[in-house]
Amino acid sequence: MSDGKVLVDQRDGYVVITLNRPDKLNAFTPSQSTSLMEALDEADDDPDCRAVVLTGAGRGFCAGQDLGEREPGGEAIDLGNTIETFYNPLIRRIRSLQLPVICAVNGVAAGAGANVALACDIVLAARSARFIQAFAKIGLVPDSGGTWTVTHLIGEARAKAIMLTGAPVDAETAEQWGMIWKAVDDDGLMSEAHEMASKFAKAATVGLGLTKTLIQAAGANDLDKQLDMERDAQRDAGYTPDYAEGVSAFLEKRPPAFTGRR
Ligand code: LHQ
Repeated sequence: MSDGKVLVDQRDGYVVITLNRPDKLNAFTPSQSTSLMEALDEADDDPDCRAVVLTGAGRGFCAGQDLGEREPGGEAIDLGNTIETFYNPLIRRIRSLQLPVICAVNGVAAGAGANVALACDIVLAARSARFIQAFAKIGLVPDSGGTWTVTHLIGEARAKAIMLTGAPVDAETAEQWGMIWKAVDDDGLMSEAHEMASKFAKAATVGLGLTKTLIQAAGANDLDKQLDMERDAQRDAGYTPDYAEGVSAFLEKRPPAFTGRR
């Protein structure tokens, strides 16, 4: 697949995908974006892959769209096309993957880079990392689902403040606000991400995928609709071999050996 701008490291039961243009803080170019989508598609197609870790090489996670691609004084291009071609499918892909997607934010996450990180299921951030809704500073609007995701996570008051000003949010503040799961020491970030992914690699994957779908649907549903969805998902989970195994393991007082399969 690759020109090396996205690294894919297959581990035992999970994959680590690393954005790899460290000299440009891993800002997205079209070819890098395509490689990222391919890596996620492969994770989705691989029955042995039961979790994804997304991170960045070097001192940044991702500085958003590569602004070097837009020539100063050059003719305006249709940014809606860029969004439609890459960013929207990427966010939909992360959200629809029936696997936990952990983002290990190793450094600055700006623009679309911030919102791709925040679209992931569990966000760990190095204490030195910052989230910057940089769009206002270049005359754009937040994209990659940011106006939806961030508003759901931290509420309108904080979302408006950080999006209208572009003020950076450090990892500890992000944790306090509930924008991410956890701020961790820089040198412990990747070990924590690996530890979490290794646990997911042995988990009841179908149930986790259904749980992710339910939580994502909750915001748009009333309680009645959500109760119906939970019923249907529980029916589905209840027919998996992992449910039978989970109950047997509990009764036999031993750890479960989940397959993650249907
Ligand atoms: C970069 C970038 C970058 C290229 C740092 N591009 N080189 C969607 C649809 C279509 C089009 C438009 O956009 C979008 C969505 C978006 O993502 S829009 C938002 C785009 N991102 C930004 O506006 C962030 C721009 N970057 C920054 O503000 C700073 O670089 C941050 C605050 C992220 C980091 O600052 P520093 O730690 O001081 O690093 P730096 O600025 O020195 O950057 C290091 C290098 O990376 C530098 O290259 P150089 O060759 O001079 O060493 C930067 O030019 C390059 N770089 N971001 N987005």
